[in-house]
Amino acid sequence: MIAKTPEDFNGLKEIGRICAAIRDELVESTKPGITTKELDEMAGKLFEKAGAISAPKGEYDFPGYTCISVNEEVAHGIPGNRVIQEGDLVNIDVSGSKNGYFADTGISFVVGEGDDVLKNMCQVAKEAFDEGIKKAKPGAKKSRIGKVVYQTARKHGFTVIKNLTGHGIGRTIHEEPEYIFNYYETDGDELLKEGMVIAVEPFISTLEEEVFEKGDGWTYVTEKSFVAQYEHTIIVTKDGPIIITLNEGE
Ligand code: M3C
Ligand code: CO
Ligand code: CO
Repeated sequence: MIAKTPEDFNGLKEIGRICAAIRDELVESTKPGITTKELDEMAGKLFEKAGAISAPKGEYDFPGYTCISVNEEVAHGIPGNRVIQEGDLVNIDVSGSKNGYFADTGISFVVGEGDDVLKNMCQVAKEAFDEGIKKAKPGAKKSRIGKVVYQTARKHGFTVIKNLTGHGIGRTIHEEPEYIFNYYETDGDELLKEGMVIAVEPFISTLEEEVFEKGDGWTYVTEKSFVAQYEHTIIVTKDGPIIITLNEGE
C-alpha cells in the first residue's frame, strides 16, 4: 500500500509495535526444553490481548499463529512438538493485522552457546537489512535493495536464498510490489514511491541459493545449508525509511 493519511501511519505503527513485541517476547522465551508449539501458543494469547489477528492464520489458514523454523527449516516452519536445544538456529517470524493494517517481522538467532559461523550469519542478515533499507528512497529503483543485500552477504563469505523475497504489505500481508529480491534482479524493476510500505527480508545462506517445500505444504528447507533471515516492515519516505516493527526502546 501507499501510506498517505495520519490514520494510515498510526494504524501501521500500531500493528508494527504489536508484532515487534510478540517477536521479542518469543525470542526471550526460546530456551532449551521449550517446544515451538508452546512458543506459538504464547503468541496466540498476545495477539488476542492486543486485539490483533495472526496473518498466517487469518490470510492463509497456516497451522500456527507464527512461523517458527529450526535448523534445516528456513521459513514457514509449523509450530509443533519439536523441542528447542542449546545451539539451535531458530527463526521466529511474526506477522499480523489490526484495523485492516498489516505488519511483518522476523529474526534468526542461535540459542545459548552455539556455532560462531551461525551467530555471525545472523549478524550479517541484520547488516544486509540495514544496508538494504539505506537504498529504500522514493524514486530509487527497487533492485538497489537486492543488489546491496547480495553484496553484503558475499562480503562476509555467505550467499542469499534467491527464491525467497521481501514484498509489499499494508492492506494485506503480501501485496504489490510482489518481490523485493535479495540479489540484483532487474526483471520487473520499478521505482519505490513516497509512502510505499514494504517488508524487507534478507535470507542469508551458508551455501545453497534455493529452498524447496519439504512436503508438508508449508515448510521451506534446503538440502545442506543453514539460513538466517532478518525482517522488518518499513514505510519509504523522503526523510528516510520508517521501521514500524520496532519494540519500545529499539
Ligand atoms: N511472514 C512470512 C509469511 C508468513 S505467511 C505463511 C514472510 O512473508 O516473511 C515470508 N515469506 C516467505 C518466506 S517467509
Ligand atoms: Co515474515
Ligand atoms: Co515477509
